[in-house]
Amino acid sequence: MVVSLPVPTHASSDVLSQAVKSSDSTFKVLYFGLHGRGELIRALLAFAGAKWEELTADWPAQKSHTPFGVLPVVYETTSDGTVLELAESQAIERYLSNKFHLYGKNEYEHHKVEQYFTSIDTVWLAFRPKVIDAAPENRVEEANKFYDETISKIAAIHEEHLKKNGSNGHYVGDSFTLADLKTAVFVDRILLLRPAGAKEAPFSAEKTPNIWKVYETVNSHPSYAAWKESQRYQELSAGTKGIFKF
Ligand SMILES: N[C@@H](CCC(=O)N[C@@H](CS)C(=O)NCC(=O)O)C(=O)O
Repeated sequence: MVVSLPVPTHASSDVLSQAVKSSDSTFKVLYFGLHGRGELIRALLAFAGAKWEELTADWPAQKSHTPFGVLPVVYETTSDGTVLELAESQAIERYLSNKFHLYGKNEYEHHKVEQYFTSIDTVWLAFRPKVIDAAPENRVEEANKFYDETISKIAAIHEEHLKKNGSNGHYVGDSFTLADLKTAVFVDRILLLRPAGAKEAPFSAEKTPNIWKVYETVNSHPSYAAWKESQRYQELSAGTKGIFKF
């Protein structure tokens, strides 16, 4: 028998548009036992101090019960009991950022957040096939190449943008945004998935001081720091290393 999932509320868009204003929602995250595409979603919920929990995936039995047959899926229950089903990782990340005021203060800031977010995402998407999926005997060489040829170039560009923003630990203005969290999560992923024997990680206080400052600023946020120290976070790190055999 399939482990049942929350049932989304079917209502008119007028009704849903009222429900969605809820500032006291609870969230259920359905994903696998690794960081993966759930990492930034969990990070946003933890950072915002939201009330959230994880649902255990019963896969592939639940596949046909999800909007696109893939995870993550998030269920938001608003204060009036309406259940909103959220799918596609980036759509969820943007939705949550907007809800938690982590998406910039105006249209232009919103665009800036998006450009940094997308820039980092492009590098992350390349890391997977080039390094994670490399044959085990080539992984160290591919990681070194990726650090030198891809990360160092994009990191230098981000360093300049961050300098222009005042080297204050934020990408946009002086507030936390999705861009800060995206980079912090990306740095963690690169540090976690560094093959044994590869050269030093391409991010550090010395090599990339402005990116590192963003990383430390996000990491020192109390509710996010508590999440990173949690046992569940450690389990997800172990799950991530395990699944990719690092
Ligand atoms: N575009 C989707 C991709 C989701 C995706 O590929 N999820 C994988 C895990 S990372 C999945 O559900 N795999 C199981 C399956 O395809 O049955 C998103 O960003 O959410």
